[in-house]
Amino acid sequence: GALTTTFLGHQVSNPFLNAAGVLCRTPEDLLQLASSVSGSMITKSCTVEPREGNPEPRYAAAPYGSINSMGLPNLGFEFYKQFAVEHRGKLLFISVSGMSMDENVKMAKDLLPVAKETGCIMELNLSCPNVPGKPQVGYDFTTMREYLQRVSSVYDAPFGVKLPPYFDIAHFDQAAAIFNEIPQVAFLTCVNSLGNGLVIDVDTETVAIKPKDGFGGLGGRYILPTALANVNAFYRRCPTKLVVGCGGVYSANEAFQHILAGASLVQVGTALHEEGPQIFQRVVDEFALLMRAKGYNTIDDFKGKLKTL
Ligand code: RRO
Repeated sequence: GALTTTFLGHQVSNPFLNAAGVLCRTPEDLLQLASSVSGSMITKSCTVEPREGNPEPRYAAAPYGSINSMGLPNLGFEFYKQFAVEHRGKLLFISVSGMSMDENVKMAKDLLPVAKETGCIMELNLSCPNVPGKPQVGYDFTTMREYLQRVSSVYDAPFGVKLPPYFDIAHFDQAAAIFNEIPQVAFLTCVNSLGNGLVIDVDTETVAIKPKDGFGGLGGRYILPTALANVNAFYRRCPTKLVVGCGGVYSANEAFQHILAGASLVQVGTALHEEGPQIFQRVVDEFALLMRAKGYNTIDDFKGKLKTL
């Protein structure tokens, strides 16, 4: 079909997948994603040891999207690695988010042979905003460079990096320069949630989630323009890398914006959480109609072709 595209040599039936964290923690979640129309899928960010995560409520719908402070609940690296070994069918990404540099290096080392045998692809999450006492590595450029040097020294296959949103042109420049130093960094996923927002309900005069006095990562409509800016900033600065878009996608319209800005794939987070995996069929159908209406035959006809004034 017209939505078929390729990513690092893998053919996918469409550019859509879940955002890491959404519907991808348990075997039941992963079965639902595998059975959906999504072109590929990604697992919940994992740590070496299983984690329960933060106390509930830790996700809330908000007027223009969502807020979460899940705290990295996951079944542990071995579970997701074994899932990759047994998985058949659509392209699979494994999100890795160690609690330290050494944890990331250990998981990368362990995942490498599975990636080489099965074709699964690591997305290294350097942008979790929700673990108390663990600052986002993506906002500390010296530490981020060290993490990427250490991981790439044990991982001689292409991998991606999940980034926090940046808000300053100097930060786009500095971050891109680091990624351009590391050939194994094959793609950048822009963006993780906009960290440490605060959603307040006026009726109850109360925060929306329990952890961290209500502070949590924002997703959904709140972050679409920020996500698009980050996709396009890195698309322009990293011509040898691919960019995966994430942030504020509810329909074909927002997905088309991400691809115009340079995204090769488009992840769906908040809207997938709210609507369930049927969202992929709806967005695929809408996207095919939009491409037809615009006279485009392939994704490459418009990918990265955003016009400026
Ligand atoms: O689990 C989480 O709290 C979480 C993670 Br690891 C992340 O990368 N982004 C997010 O919004 N939540």
